[in-house]
Amino acid sequence: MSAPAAAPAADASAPDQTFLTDVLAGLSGDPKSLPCKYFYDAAGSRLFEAITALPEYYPTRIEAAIFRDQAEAIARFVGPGAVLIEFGSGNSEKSRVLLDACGEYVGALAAYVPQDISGPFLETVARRLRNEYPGLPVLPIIGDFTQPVTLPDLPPHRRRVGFFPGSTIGNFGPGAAAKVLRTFHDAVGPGGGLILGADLIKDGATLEAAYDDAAGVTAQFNRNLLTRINRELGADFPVDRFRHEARWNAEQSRVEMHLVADAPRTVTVAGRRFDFAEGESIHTENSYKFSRETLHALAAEAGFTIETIWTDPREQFAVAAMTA
Ligand code: AVJ
Repeated sequence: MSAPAAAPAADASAPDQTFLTDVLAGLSGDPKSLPCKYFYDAAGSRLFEAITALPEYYPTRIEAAIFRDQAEAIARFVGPGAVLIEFGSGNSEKSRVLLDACGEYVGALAAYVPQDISGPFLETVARRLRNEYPGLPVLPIIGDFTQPVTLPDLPPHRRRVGFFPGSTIGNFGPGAAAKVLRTFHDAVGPGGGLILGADLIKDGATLEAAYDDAAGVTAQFNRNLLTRINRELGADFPVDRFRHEARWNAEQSRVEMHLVADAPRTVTVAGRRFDFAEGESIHTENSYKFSRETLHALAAEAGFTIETIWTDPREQFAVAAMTA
């Protein structure tokens, strides 16, 4: 499960209630929408893994190449004896390059702090990391990165560096993205750092293909949200009557995913009826794309100053290092 999206700040005793409330609110809107954080049930997380291996979906591969190519520079930015905090850590796979590079070029970290919403999974990952990095304190914290971070007992007087890869930040609109980064800013404190992965603006055809692959995996990922709503909320969406669509919205710098009704339809969710006109869509995701300029502006809004932006030769993806 390397699902990168935020979970709701759910009341643990009533997670279905939050899901239901969010779904009913989204389907009552005009235009209709659903929160993309609900993509990541077990099936959705597996489908997202499959997406990252698709030829059209370049972000994961290019970001990994940047981490490899710039490992030494990134390690020097983190600095010796720092605490590395990964927000929404999943399987912590992307941190390994950083952990290795810090060990090789600048000396061991003081601690690695993976933060994720899934407690049992976090413990499994932490155990594995402790085995593979003997001597590295791994201090997991359960949490949702859209909420203020409660840090564990950390070695005092250490530089803290946040890590937020994968362009997960792109799922948030401009205001919400600044708020998320402000949370990280407060967690790392003055003089702390943040390493942020962000997808860059490029031609619409490349962007739309990345979100509408030939094998139809992204379509399955998108429709799985309706399957999940049917199963968990007792709804009756005719799942394959909703067409997957990816649209590059250049004005707003975002790829939108939609599910479009093939004909007039009425769907019932928990006893409430929702009417769809033919061609009416449910807006299921925004994936914002950035430029150097918008990254600088976003960082500044959250109290950070960007020191370096590393990219690939074709400037498809950016890894920004910033200081609080
Ligand atoms: C995990 C949010 C970075 O927006 O590219 C992939 C999710 N959606 N294909 C992205 C996603 C459709 C992904 N993020």
